[in-house]
Amino acid sequence: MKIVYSDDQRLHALRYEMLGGEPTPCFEKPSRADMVLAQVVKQQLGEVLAPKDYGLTPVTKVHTLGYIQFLENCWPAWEAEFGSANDAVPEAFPMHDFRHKVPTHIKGQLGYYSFDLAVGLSAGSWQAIKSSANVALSGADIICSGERTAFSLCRPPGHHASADQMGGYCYVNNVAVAAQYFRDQGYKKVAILDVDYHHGNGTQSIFYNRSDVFVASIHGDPNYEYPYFSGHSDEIGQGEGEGYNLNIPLTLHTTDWPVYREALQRCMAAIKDFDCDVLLISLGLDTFEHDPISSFKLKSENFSEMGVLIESMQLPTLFVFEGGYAVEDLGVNAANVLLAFQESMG
Ligand code: SP5
Ligand code: ZN
Repeated sequence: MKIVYSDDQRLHALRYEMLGGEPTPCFEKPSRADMVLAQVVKQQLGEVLAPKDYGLTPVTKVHTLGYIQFLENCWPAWEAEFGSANDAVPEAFPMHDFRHKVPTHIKGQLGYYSFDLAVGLSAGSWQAIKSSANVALSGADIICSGERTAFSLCRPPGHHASADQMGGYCYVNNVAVAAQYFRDQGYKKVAILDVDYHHGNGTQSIFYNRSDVFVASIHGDPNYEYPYFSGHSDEIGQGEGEGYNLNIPLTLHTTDWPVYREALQRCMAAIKDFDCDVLLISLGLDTFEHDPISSFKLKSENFSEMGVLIESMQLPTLFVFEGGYAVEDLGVNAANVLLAFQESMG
């Protein structure tokens, strides 16, 4: 399968995130994508292509213009006032009560447009964020041109980003941008299957009221795990979208491949019922047993079995890279899913 990747994505590299009350070097770092790229090249998965530039029009179909303008303007405004010694990070979030007016000052805007302390911007961030969206869109285009599958090696990831908030290392929701692009290219029904360890709250939120994009996610129980405020099984969609959102929260620490596989098969059955034209996979590898911030127990070989199962749905399938922080094993685990999918193709 073709792989889309851009070196510009390396330009996003923050210093610290807050973890357990401690500033900690960021888990989401450029070497993650390096490892995946090195492995898919070594294993000869397919040709590596640079993305095309789609501009911001496909991005503002799922994000508000105000939010996108904030992402573009944030670093220049921060640097002009505070210099470049520190990353631009939020310090205050909107209260639950009172009106939520967009503040004028960049520090206020940072809080308004984010929901945690794992996001910020530095000099190259905006360029990397745009490239990551272009990588997702270029992967979608490969499928629009008739290929069965493609791999968008996106970084930074996207599935936590909502229409107007960044969080969880995510800025632009790459998989949502690609899903909307498929719709605009004439695909009538689009399914997104999110296998990242964390609930894809942004993707859920963007499509929550829609019946044309079905969203399924398997993740750590939000009663105990990030992002905490979404991902419960009673979140089934709203209005037109009722019945088009499926969450399968699983127990921390005890979820191994047999448990996970059953959840995956439930998602696959729901996607089959939905009867879609194209499938997007939010491919997080943080379900791995040695992931440093997660607690499922999947082994490297289980990712091959995951690839076989996903292929068995017999759908055009775009893989979009999301999380996964066990950097040493990340390449092998990602390649296992993709190679198994490719080898299963008839
Ligand atoms: C794309 C993606 O995977 N984003 C994940 C963001 C997670 N940020 C919060 C991490 C909290 C980790 N708690 C760790 C306990 C480690 N022992
Ligand atoms: Zn994750």
